Amino acid sequence: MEREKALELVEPHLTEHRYKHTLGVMHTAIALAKKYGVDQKKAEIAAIFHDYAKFRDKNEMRDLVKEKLHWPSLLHYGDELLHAPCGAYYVKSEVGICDQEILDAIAYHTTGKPEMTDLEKVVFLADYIEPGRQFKGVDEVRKIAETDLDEAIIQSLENTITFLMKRRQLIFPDTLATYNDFILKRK
Ligand code: DGI
Ligand code: FE
Ligand code: FE
Ligand code: FE
Repeated sequence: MEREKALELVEPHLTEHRYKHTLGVMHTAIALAKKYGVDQKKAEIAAIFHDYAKFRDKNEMRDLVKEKLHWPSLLHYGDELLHAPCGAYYVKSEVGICDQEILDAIAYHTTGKPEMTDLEKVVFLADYIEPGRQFKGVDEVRKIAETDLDEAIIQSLENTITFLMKRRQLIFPDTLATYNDFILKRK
């Protein structure tokens, strides 16, 4: 799918702010893909659609996770997690994208997962460091991302897990499993 067509399809689902974020993720994902030898076209499409379900009805997404995605544990760690796997489902059923690598990059962009592919890593990291992001620690991750994809993701996971802990929020076990997997494989 051409970039213009993809952007046209995603824009009505997003706010202006979220659309700008999406453009930032798209440009960052393409740059990271180029640097780390990942398919740039897949990175572009996954990035454009990564937040497709960000503003979907939460009850609709909870039902989808229970009944179609068969992933009930996901329901107990906060509504923010729903839009990633549900987004992958809607992008397939509504937009007609069937490339499983792209769908997985969308599905795991919030939590990551053990054994991430390079495409999944690129979308995950681009979401964290795109130029519109301003939170504490993001510049350090941007710097690491210039030379070490895995180390940048470890740092972003540390930041996110620490952020959640400071707010006494639940941590999704798969987010921790992602962190553990990267630490185990660290060179
Ligand atoms: O959709 P975006 O805002 O662009 O970014 P995202 O998809 O990475 O979502 C970030 C949100 O997800 C942020 O509010 C923190 C939350 N989050 C990430 N990992 C976990 C988590 N929330 C819980 N409860 N547990 C996690 O492990
Ligand atoms: Fe997201
Ligand atoms: Fe993220
Ligand atoms: Fe995002």
